[in-house]
Amino acid sequence: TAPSQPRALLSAFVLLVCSWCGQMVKETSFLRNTISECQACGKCLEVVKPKCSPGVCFRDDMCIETANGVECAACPDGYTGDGFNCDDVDECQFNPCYPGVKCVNTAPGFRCDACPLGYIGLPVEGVGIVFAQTNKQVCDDIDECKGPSNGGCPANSNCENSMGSYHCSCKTGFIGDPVKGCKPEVSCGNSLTNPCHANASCVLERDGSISCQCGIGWAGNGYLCGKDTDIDGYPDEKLKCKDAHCRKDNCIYVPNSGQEDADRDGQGDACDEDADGDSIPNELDNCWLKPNVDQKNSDSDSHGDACDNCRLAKNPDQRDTDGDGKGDACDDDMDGDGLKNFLDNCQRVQNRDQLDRDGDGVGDACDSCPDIPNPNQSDIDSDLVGDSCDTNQDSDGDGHQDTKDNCPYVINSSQVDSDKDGLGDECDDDDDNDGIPDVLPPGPDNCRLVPNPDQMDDNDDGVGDVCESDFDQDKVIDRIDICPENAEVTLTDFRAYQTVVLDPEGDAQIDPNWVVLNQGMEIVQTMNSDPGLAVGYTAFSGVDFEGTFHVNTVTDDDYAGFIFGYQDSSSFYVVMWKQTEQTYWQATPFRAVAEPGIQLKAVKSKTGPGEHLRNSLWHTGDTNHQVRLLWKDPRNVGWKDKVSYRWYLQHRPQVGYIRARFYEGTELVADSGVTIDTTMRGGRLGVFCFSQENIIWSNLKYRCNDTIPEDFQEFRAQHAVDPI
Ligand SMILES: *[C@@H]1O[C@H](CO)[C@@H](O)[C@H](O)[C@H]1NC(C)=O
Ligand SMILES: *[C@@H]1O[C@H](CO)[C@@H](O)[C@H](O)[C@H]1NC(C)=O
Ligand SMILES: *[C@@H]1O[C@H](CO)[C@@H](O)[C@H](O)[C@H]1NC(C)=O
Ligand SMILES: CC(=O)N[C@H]1CO[C@H](CO)[C@@H](O)[C@@H]1O
Repeated sequence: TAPSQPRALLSAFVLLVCSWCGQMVKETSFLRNTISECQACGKCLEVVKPKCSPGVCFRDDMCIETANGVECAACPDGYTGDGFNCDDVDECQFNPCYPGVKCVNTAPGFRCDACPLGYIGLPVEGVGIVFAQTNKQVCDDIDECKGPSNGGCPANSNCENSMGSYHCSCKTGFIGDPVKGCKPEVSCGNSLTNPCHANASCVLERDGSISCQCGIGWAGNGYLCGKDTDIDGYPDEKLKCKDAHCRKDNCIYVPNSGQEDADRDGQGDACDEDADGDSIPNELDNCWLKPNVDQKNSDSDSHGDACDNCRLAKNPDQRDTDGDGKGDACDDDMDGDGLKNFLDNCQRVQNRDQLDRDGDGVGDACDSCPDIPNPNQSDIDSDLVGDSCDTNQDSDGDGHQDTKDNCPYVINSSQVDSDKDGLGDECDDDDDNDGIPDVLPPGPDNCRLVPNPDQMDDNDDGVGDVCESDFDQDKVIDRIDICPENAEVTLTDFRAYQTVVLDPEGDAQIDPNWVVLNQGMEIVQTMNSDPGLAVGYTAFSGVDFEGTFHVNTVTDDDYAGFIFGYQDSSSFYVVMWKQTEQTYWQATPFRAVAEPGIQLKAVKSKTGPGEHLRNSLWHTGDTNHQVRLLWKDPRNVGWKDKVSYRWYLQHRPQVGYIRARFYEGTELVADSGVTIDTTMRGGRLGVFCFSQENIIWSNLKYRCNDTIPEDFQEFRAQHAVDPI
């Protein structure tokens, strides 16, 4: 280091003194030498004794005059050196500060910055190595979780302290962002996390979320459920929730899932003796849902002018194909396709193109045999295939004859063909035609029904982005889509149905009169009629079908029920229930005896509709070439008047699995158990009646479901049935 200023001055001074003494001293490198040489010259030192003067020592007050001259006291704390010169010590090298805290060296001394966030401690400031070594900065962790505020963590969370910090975490059973708030974890797993009402079931949805459904005989939003005596989906008493199904049922004892109330008097039409409030009781009122005190009825059909969609043409059925308010009987363009009826080759199906391949005068759009001329369109077996082209050759038994089946050798009643290439999904290796095979490499296609050659899947959940929440891209999200893998079917809807009369020749009774309510989710049959069916147009493979059954009269004691697996008027399954035992009044062609009690029958009729099928349906038992009784409720009890029953049917035609359960209120009262039958490999759904009036099928619901229930395997194991 360069000689410090005081030291250089001193040397100069000594030299000066010595040279004054006449003793030249050449050696100047060591001050001590110099001084000792000088000391030899005592005389001269006696003469000029060095005195403390400013600048000799590091600090003037350190200067000590001794007999021998000038000395400097030791350097002050925080410095190192010989007293003449002192250098600042860097105490920071002894790490006096808490780890992570900045140490600031000062001259002299040091200072530590404040303790880090989350710690508390006194400020440290000091001088010197010893101080630095013995007075290390102490920073204590602050326990932020102490105290009533729980560290500021939100409700339902735990505060967890850690060194210098803390964090909030959701309590067990709660999930979410612990900063914004923890919500109860919802999962169907256990009673802690299941948010559903005690009498609701928790359903795991395709997207991993859950939903709650009130149990049978209960209604509400699933989180709250109240008793629902008539099982129509509305509780007897208002519930403290906002959803539509929390509202009080406007007919507690009569199922009316649409809650229709024409006069808005709070009493539903189904249980209001004067539904339109015009003071004329319903049964005398020619417009029971529209006030018309005058009862004027120009065409004297069953509908008064006020509610007649053709005032001057008799049309008791009020049919209105295009729904334009003008009944077909007086509408010159019934289907509203812009072509007048007399020019239209499909009067009830819109077809502006008027294409007619076989030139039979019936347009392709409505031709039951578009390639074979059949001007009369006769379809004796009501399977929507005209007799002229009906082969009834159906190799796979799914209700679609081979020539029309998009998978003739693979069971697929639903006939889903997503890419419309003529090959049903069930036998198409690439359902959406996007070049990625459904299952084989380079598949499986992460959107089987929606073309996505890029297979983009941002969240890596195995479901492609384009079909993330709507697998079949039918614009109805999977959560509420009753058939998430079929773009053609989204809601339960019986508004369009085919009437099938099972005894067309017989004049025993009149044909049934169907009224469809609640957007197609409720059907009412008002007449005491011959056996008949109302069949929806949607065909299903695996399906769950449920509904509420109620006979709203004390008159009569006959058959009502529902059908599934309908393929034609000779081939369907029926679940039928009679109130009392009775022998059919027409003993030809044979004596038929009906027992009370629920029956599950497979209808495969050689003759088709007529007296044979009629009596076979009536009869409780097997009838050769007509009907097989698959199961009968051993309780042998009939339905009760004005009581609601709920049925829940599972049909899995792939394996022939059938199981039907019946509830009276909330009680399971009958259960067919696992029943195996493969006569019909899928088909359409509908309702059935025979000689019984005032039947309500309410709150109808169907859902595609191809999942084989667990009890099927158990059943197979126990019964060792032949492989199907
Ligand atoms: C659930 O149903 C049972 C039996 O029907 C009934 O006793 C119980 O009170 C219901 N629970 C609630 C919370 O309503
Ligand atoms: C319909 O026409 C076919 C011939 O094309 C005939 O065999 C059949 O008997 C007719 N059916 C009716 C019900 O008129
Ligand atoms: C489909 O059927 C299976 C087996 O019967 C059943 O566990 C499941 O809940 C059904 N799915 C729906 C959405 O109803
Ligand atoms: C046997 C059967 O029903 N197969 C299929 C018919 O089509 C639907 C929709 O694509 C499938 O889910 C079924 O498995």
